[in-house]
Amino acid sequence: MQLSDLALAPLDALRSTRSYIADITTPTLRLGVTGLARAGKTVFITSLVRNLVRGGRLPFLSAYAQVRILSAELTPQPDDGVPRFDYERHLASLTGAEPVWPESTRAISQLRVTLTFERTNALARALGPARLHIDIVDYPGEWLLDLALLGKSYAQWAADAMVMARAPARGGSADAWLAHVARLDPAAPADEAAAIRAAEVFTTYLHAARAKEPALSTVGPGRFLMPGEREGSPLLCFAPLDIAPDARIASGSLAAMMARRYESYRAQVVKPFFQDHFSRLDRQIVLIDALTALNRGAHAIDDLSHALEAALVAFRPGARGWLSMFLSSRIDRIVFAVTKADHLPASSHDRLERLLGLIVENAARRAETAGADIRTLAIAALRATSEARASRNGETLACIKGVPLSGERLGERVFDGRSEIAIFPGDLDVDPRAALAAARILPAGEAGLGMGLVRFRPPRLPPEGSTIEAQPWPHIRLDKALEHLLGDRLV
Ligand SMILES: Nc1nc2c(ncn2[C@@H]2O[C@H](COP(=O)(O)OP(=O)(O)O)[C@@H](O)[C@H]2O)c(=O)[nH]1
Ligand SMILES: [Mg+2]
Repeated sequence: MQLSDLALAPLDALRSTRSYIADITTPTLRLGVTGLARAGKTVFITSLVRNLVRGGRLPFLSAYAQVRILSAELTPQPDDGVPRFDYERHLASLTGAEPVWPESTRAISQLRVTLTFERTNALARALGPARLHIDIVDYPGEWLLDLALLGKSYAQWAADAMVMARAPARGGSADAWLAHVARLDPAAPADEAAAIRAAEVFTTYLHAARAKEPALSTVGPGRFLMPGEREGSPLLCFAPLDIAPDARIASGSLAAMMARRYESYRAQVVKPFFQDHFSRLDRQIVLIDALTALNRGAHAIDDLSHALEAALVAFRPGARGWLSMFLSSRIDRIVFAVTKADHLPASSHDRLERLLGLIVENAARRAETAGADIRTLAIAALRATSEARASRNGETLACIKGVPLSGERLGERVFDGRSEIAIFPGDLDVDPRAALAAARILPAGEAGLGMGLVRFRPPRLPPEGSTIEAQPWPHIRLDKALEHLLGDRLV
């Protein structure tokens, strides 16, 4: 070893200690991003990060508009055990020569963005720029359904699940499951093959119920719908049996086997998720694909509203009793956002927002939520359409135009993925109550509001060369969502 190396060593140590201290003294804000499958989580996070890191059009994010954000960069995440959100891959899909929507992801992931910013207060500013780590946690909304399991014994859960399967709203999707469970004797000796088969038929029913009405979401367990890394695990090999909520379960029976697995699922899957991830969140955004629900009528809207109610119970600040063991109730700000608002012209965005506000308000009242600051927004994290006008019988109609994905249909027409069309998606009623009532009277499955159910191609974005001046990505109200979620921590 040379003398110079020796002399340098303590300096290096000092330097790395300093950056270590800077790192641990930097405050962290943990932002949960959730929503059911295809609600728009991946696109939202990719666009959020791109807008911060490369710059965007964000007039409603005050720190950004006031040019106080000095830098934003991706830094290593603190939790080694959680997969990293694959930002670069999603970015590459969206910015390729033929842009495609990112592949959907099916489990939890995380990404850290570190902001350096100028404070608003002159005294504080004299101390130099401040830093904030934002840990973005992407997790399936389906997993929130499991919160309900924490408070129920196996027998209680099974009885509830049977009631739900028999509800008329299931519209026959549970028939095969009900026929199967009718042949199972809870008191019969425990049988592995029977348990596996029952879990399969039950899972098929859950998926069918959801495919029928995508907003349908109050049926769990969450990992049956979205297994994450648990796919095929014995922890998922149980199902409800037709028993009373206070049934006595004989040891060695099929019911006892199911009950034991249910307990393991709670202990090894549900509790760790709530303890390790959910309870550490500071802020939460819940993404909702409400356009689909509005198009599908009463059942879908009721399901949406139940799902929101369930989510709100999970976010209830200061929850008491057994729940508080898992929830620290730190979440003090929540955004409920209808995604893909670019399917409606600008004139309808406020209306859509008020409509969601009404649905959330009703759900919040029933869930007796108080305390967290809740905001509802209509957003498009990445806008795929632009505004257009058309005239019909001398009347000007607000339309949207975009390129539908190849294979999408509208009436008779099948799209080739190249031609642009303008659509008049219909008007939402100015009065949210009337709009909700109009959506409610639609028979399930009918494309009633006629709002562009076609999916559009992502917009053409410039390639991401580091030398090219970054161009802002088009979005709708993404900055308003960010202001509510982060704004108060950037002052
Ligand atoms: N037009 C439009 N479509 C979107 C937007 N965000 C998501 N989508 C569509 O919704 C699909 C699902 O989004 P994704 O982010 O993968 O949902 P996730 O399953 O919640 O992560 C995408 O493939 C797009 O087709 C948006 O801002 N505008
Ligand atoms: Mg995703």
